[in-house]
Amino acid sequence: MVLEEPKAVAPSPNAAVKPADEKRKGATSAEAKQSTIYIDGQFLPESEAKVSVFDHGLLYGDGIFEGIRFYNGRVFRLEEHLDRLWDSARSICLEIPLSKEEMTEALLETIRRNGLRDGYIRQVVTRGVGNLGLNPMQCRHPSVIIIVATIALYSEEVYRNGLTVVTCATRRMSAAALNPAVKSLNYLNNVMARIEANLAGADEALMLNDAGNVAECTADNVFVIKKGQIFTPPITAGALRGITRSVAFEVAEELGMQVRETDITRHDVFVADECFLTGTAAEVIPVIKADGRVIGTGKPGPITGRIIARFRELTREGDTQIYP
Ligand code: PXG
Repeated sequence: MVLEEPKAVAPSPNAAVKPADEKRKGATSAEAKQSTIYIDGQFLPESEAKVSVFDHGLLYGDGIFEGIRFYNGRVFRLEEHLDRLWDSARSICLEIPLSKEEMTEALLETIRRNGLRDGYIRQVVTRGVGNLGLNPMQCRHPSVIIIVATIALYSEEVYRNGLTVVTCATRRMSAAALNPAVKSLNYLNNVMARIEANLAGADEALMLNDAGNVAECTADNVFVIKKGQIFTPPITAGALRGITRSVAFEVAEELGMQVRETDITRHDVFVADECFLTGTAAEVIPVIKADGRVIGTGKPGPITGRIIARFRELTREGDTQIYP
């Protein structure tokens, strides 16, 4: 994702989100600044939505999250996001104190209370309050937080002109350390990579795994296209099983192409005809330069364009209706 200053047209998920406020018609000016946040069964104004300093999510990054989008009054791929959240929880022995049905209702109600039809949902489940030891046995009650915000889209210009990436020195975490399949609150690995991209003046960081193959970017999966064939690193290379990634697979198939999951090197990126990234926040976005090498013609390619167009159509048809 592109982290930029206020003039930015292409913010990161973090930079991009802002409280869901202006759209709430009839709110007083004081209220207008506040979005409504769900914490553990309560809907609170932003200023009152707080967690304890003893929450292990804060003290140790002990917890998990999901970033979901809704478009046109419908949540996009909700079931997949919930499945991944539950998988993350199982992997770190965290019991989510809600059923998937209850989580869905909490999430939809949070959106409704913010009165938005298009936006971003951040779901967080922390280990909960414990003592200053890292042992999670002390944490009896995991906390569930749902934040709803508007999200600034990349401008059309970025989709037309593409992004630049640099390879960063920070390697993607190995599955033998902390499996990157877990969307944990410990995102320092990605944050470090993001800082490298910022320092290099690039839009995104290309992260390699311990073997030196391409894993993914800091919050996006990577695809390359060569001679009409589409390739992306396998999950075993350290790529998150991205939900937008799987939508790109579906779209490619619809267009009569198959995505091949195979190890990709920096060389493969340099000599690709086209390259694009996928992620909930970035959606599908072209890459036109990697480590100073121009990719293909230096302009977003035709296959990427077709995938973006079809992806956009699909986002209008999200699965879960928010408002009756
Ligand atoms: N790789 C990583 C490491 C990610 O964190 C993706 C790929 C793309 O996956 P999806 O399922 O979104 O297609 C992600 C997604 C945020 C934020 O607020 C992060 C993500 C998504 C949305 C928001 O930092 N990560």
